[in-house]
Amino acid sequence: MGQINRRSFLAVSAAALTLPDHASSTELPALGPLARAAGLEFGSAVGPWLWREADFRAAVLRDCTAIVPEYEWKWDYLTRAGRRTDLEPIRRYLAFAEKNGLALRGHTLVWHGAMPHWYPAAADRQEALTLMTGHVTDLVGSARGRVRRWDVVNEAIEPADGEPDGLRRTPLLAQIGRDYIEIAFRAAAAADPTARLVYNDYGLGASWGAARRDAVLRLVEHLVERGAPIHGVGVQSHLAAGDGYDGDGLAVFAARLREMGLEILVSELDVSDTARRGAPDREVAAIYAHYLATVVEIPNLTAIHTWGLSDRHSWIRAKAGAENERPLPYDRAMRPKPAWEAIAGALRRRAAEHGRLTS
Ligand code: 9MR
Repeated sequence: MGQINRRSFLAVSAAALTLPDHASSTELPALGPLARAAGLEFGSAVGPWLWREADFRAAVLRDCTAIVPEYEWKWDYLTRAGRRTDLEPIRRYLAFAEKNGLALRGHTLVWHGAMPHWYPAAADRQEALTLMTGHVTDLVGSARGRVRRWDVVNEAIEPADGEPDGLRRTPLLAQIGRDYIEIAFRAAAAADPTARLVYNDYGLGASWGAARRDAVLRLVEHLVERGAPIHGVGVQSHLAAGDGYDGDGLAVFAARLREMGLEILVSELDVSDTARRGAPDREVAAIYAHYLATVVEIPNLTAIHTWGLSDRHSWIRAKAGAENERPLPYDRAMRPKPAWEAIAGALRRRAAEHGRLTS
C-alpha cells in the first residue's frame, strides 16, 4: 500500500505545484499551500502528541494553516485540578501557532460534554451565569487578539430531547434558561472583539440531519435578529461508511447562513469505517472525495478542519472495537493515504473555482 500511495501522493503534489495562484515551486508538497490558493484554512485537531512526535509535528507544519486543540482547551480539562483555570495549554498553543504562522481555533467554551467535575449540579441562575461567563471571559480574554475563531457553544441542539425550539436539555439550559447561548456569545465578544465566534454542531450534513439543520438555523436566526455577535457555524462532519449525507440539504443550509452574512466551517472532519471490508482506505477516501465535492462548492466556506491528521491519534479508534479504523488522511506511520489525495483534490478544485464562487 505504501508504494501505491507514495506514487499517487507525488502525482497529486506535482499537480499542486502547477497551481497558477499562490503556490510556488519552492514549496514542499503540502495541503497548506493548496488551502491558501483555495482561499481556505486547512487545519487539524491536535493534542499533546504534537509536542512528543516529530513526524506528526512535521505533517502539521506541512499541511496545516490552522490548528485546533482537541481537548486541552475544554473547561473540564483546564480546571481538572479545581476551579482555578490552568492557562498553560493556552500559552503553549499560542506560542506554537504564532511561531509557525498558524491560525488557532479555540474549542470549545460551552459544551455539556466538557463540564468541570466540580460544576455544581444545583446552581441557581445567578451562580450558573457567574461561572459560565467567568469561564468564557477569562479564557477568551487570556488569548485576546490571538485566536482567530472560538467555538463558543458546542452541540446545544438535540431535537430528540423534545424542546419546542430543539434546544438540548443541559444543566446550563435548566439553570440559566434559553438565553444562555446568547449570553455566552456576548461574553466572548466582549472579551475579544477581534475573534470570529462560531456555533458548532454535528449531524448537519447527514441524511438524518434535517431536523438538526432546521433547529440550528432557528437558533442562529434568533441570535442574528437579536444582534448577538455570531460569525459562523461549524459543521462537524464526522462521516461514516454506510451513513449517507445530504449534499442538497447542506448546500441549502449554507446558503441560509450566507444570507445572514455568516461563514461555514467543516470543523471536525473524519470518516469512520469498520475496516472490515475489502479496501477501507479507498472506501474512506471515496467518502472524503464525495463529501468535499459538495463542500468546496459552498461560497461562504472558510475552513476545512479534520479531527486529527493521522490514524495514530483518533477519538474513533479510542472507542471499543474500533482499534483498526483508519479515519484520517495519514496512516499510523505518517504515510499519506488516499484520503489525503481526496482532500488535495478538493482543495485544488476550490482553488480553480475560487474566483467564480466568491464573486
Ligand atoms: O476527540 C475528542 C476526544 O479526544 C475527547 O476525549 C472528547 C471529550 O473531550 O472530545 C472529543 O472531541 C469531540 C469534540 O470536542 C466535539 N464533537 C465530537 C468530538 C468527538 O467526540
